[in-house]
Amino acid sequence: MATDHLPILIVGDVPGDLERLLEPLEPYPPDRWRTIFLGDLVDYGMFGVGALRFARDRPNSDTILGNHEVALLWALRDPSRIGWWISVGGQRHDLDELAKDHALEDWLTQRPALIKLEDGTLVQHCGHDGYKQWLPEINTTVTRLIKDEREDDLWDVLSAKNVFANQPLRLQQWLQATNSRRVVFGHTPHGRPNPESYHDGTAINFDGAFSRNHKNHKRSPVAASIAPLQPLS
Ligand SMILES: [Mn+2]
Repeated sequence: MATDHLPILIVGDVPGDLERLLEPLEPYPPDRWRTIFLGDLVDYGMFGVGALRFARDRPNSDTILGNHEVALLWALRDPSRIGWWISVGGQRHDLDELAKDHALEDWLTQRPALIKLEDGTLVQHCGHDGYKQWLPEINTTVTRLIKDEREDDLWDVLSAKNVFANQPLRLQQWLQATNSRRVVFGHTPHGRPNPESYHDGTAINFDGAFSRNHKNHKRSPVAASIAPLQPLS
């Protein structure tokens, strides 16, 4: 794509904390960086839909589908899910806002679950291999599952905890199955001051518990979630 020459900035899970996002992005002007948001821009914080619009409108950026985007879409389609969605951090005003913005809803339903970078890096929401049931056309399958009202299947896969930290063989098999050299993900807070790297850098977790409204936040530094990705040589 046209952004292939730009250095890559990874932005881990934001959940609704758009206010905290603005300042740490200042050193990375969007015309000079390709930004990849790892999903979970919504829920917990007050500005979920605002964070989605921000990510959508930022030049040279990609947004990956997280389990909380799935939950929001699910609540929008099926009002019987609203109570459950609120129990996992859903903010009622975000639902009302999304219901009025069909262009944003359409955009959201077409987000990829995986992005493969030029250097063989795979970028996905959670550190898990449950995506493999949707090979080989994972993104096409995910878009179809949303259309087919299979949000339950999507939620199960996208909300799985990080297994790559403790299961190097499973990680290797996932990299092999996707013909990748390393995987970058978020979703499971790592509790470190910087993105957490496992198994010689073949897996990197960028979920630094960024949102001040999230139960796991505990004064996490922004550098735990937002950092440049060193390219593989
Ligand atoms: Mn998540």
